[in-house]
Amino acid sequence: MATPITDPQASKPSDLRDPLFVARSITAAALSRGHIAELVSGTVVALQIKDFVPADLCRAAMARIADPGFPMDRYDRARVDPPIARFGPVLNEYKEGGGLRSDYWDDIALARHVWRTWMHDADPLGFSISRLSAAWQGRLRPARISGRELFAGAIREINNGALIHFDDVRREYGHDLFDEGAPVVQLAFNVWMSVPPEGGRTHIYRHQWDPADSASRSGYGYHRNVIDGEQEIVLSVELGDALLFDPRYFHSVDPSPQGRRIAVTFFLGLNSRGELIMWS
Ligand SMILES: O=C(O)CCC(=O)C(=O)O
Repeated sequence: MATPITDPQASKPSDLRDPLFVARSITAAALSRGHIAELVSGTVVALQIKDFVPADLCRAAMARIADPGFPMDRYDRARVDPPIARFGPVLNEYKEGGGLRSDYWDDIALARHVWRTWMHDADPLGFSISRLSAAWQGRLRPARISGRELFAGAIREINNGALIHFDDVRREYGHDLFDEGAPVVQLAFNVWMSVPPEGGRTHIYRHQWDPADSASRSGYGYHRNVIDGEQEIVLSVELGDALLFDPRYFHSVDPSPQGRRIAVTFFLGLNSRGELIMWS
């Protein structure tokens, strides 16, 4: 079995390393509110949860996703290259000015219908939300815009790697997109329905966006010079594993030479009322 978490700079003297920039690997049964609290407070940057969704549920969901009739789409090729396939509307594909294009709402109604039709008896999204809610000891609910609930639970297929990038809804949309204001903390949740035999490692770098980084931007990604010399976490995931991490840190995914790397994914935010909200 591949080592799940590695630190390429483990040999660096400890006084040159940030002790809060760490990842943990736990079993699904061990997941508690305390683990989520550590992520939210930033004393842990990434949490790998082994066997979060049972393998038989992943395989059942994957059989549906692999069906030629399942409506996988892809991210806008002009923005996302190498290409990444996806199912379900994601906010950064619908940006118009400071808000969302109006077709977002029709598209999420369709995506919800498709999800119910295909996944009603093999639903890794519902399973994941229940498991996270149980650990958090509170409901997770969709983020809202003018009282309307956003879509949460995209499927993403990253086979050719993902460029070094970050995700931060505050920087993309400012304070006022969500009814309850910009989240205090943003976490990315991914759970894998299919993993490639090799490659596809996730890298998280100890660097958050700085205005000077703009000069190194290309498409949605950034040149490696933005993370040169930074502390780094490298993770390998297996079928059914989940990863929760702070995506405001730059991160990237290695290409995989063969096989499909497919995750159910959404963002979680802690809002100013202390609620965990979700969106994709
Ligand atoms: O697939 C991964 O490992 C990370 C995907 C990603 O870029 C994200 O969740 O923001």
